[in-house]
Amino acid sequence: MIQSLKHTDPQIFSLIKAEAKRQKNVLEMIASENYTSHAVMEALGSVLTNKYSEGFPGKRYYQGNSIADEVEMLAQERAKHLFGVPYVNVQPLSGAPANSAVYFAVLKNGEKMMGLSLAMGGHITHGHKLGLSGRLFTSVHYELGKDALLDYDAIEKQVMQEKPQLLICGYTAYPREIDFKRFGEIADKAGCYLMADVSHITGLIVAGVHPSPVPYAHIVTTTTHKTLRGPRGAMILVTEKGLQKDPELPKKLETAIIPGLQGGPHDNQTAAIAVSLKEAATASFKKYGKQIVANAQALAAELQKQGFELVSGGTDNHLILLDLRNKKVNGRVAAIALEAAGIVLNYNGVPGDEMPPLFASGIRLGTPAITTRGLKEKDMKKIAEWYRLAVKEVEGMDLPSDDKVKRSTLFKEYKAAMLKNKKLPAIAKEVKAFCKKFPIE
Ligand code: DSN
Repeated sequence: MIQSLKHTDPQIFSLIKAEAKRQKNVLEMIASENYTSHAVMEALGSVLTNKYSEGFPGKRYYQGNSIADEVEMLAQERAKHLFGVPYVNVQPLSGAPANSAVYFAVLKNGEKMMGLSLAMGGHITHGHKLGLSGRLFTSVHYELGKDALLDYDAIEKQVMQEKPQLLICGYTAYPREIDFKRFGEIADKAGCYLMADVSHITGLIVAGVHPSPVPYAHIVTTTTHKTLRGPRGAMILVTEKGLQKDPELPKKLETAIIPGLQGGPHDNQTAAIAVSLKEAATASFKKYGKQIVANAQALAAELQKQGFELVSGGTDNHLILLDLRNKKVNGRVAAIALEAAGIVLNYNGVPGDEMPPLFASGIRLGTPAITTRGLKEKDMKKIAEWYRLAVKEVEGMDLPSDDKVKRSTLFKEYKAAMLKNKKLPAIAKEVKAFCKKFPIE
């Protein structure tokens, strides 16, 4: 007899139930999160989790892989078709291993990579000194220019001086369109590889609301669980341009995955990625992608009306970065207050931030998950008003950048004050009632 989770492990069962309830009752506005379909979760929770498939289709190290081969090939074909590329690797377990695999494939130890600095909206795996990439390779970073925008002329100048072997574009907290064509020209001029890490905006690229890097980059990496709305996972795409530069790239990437970085792929995850790629190829996905941006832009305008300062003055994509220094509120304090008000997001550094990352001055928010729930532009006014009301409750709760002890004492005081605050849970109640109108699948 099949023993259900409820009977086998009631503790985990009830924690999952509690998390489902939490996800239902709040506005999930973490820019990198989403709600997958039931079909994606069904594939993820399937018997494919039982299998070892080290290697690649047709060349596995274990027997019994004929079905796993079909699953993986289906995922590869769907991705190739969706993005218009000749090679796709669907095995990276997540974004960080995907990027590491690229570095192992195209760089020798000590060679140079160049991406946007973490403090300006880049990613830790783009050469940050505390990550593997920054420890194994030489890493230099470019910064944002005036108005927190990419300054392509400055980047070109720096690339020509530094001569990296790998140039990286694609970000985690950049609300503006990326000019991949210009990046491609810069990489060509320097004779280096261009990798576009489009994890955040893949769904927008598929929907045609952000230009694709495929004609201009050699390699594209992406996670599958953000705007693409699949399971946790990642893919590495090699473009025609990449194959022309090095026909051995697919082989090098496969060797980088195994034996380089990983063991057996997670076949259940691969199947779930395949499901999400099928969903992403539909007309309704395109509509959803367009709506993400429409919602973000409507929300940006409403937040501005409420006196919030938006880094770069607005958004072209799914995310908004608010600089809270004008409100005299620390970003982390605001994020806690907003969670108490039923709005979930993350605190984030802003360009030129004098605060350490754990007490960053801004908050990052995004519209992918609320768009999946069915919210439209007209709903953004209400959301912006909740932001204003929640942040008002903590206005003045800023923290010093230069006094660690005082910062820690004040932070504890602020948290205690927020626990006693009655208005924040009152907003959360309104948010919960509002969320009921937008059921999750
Ligand atoms: N954690 C992801 C994000 O939130 O952007 C990046 O790895």
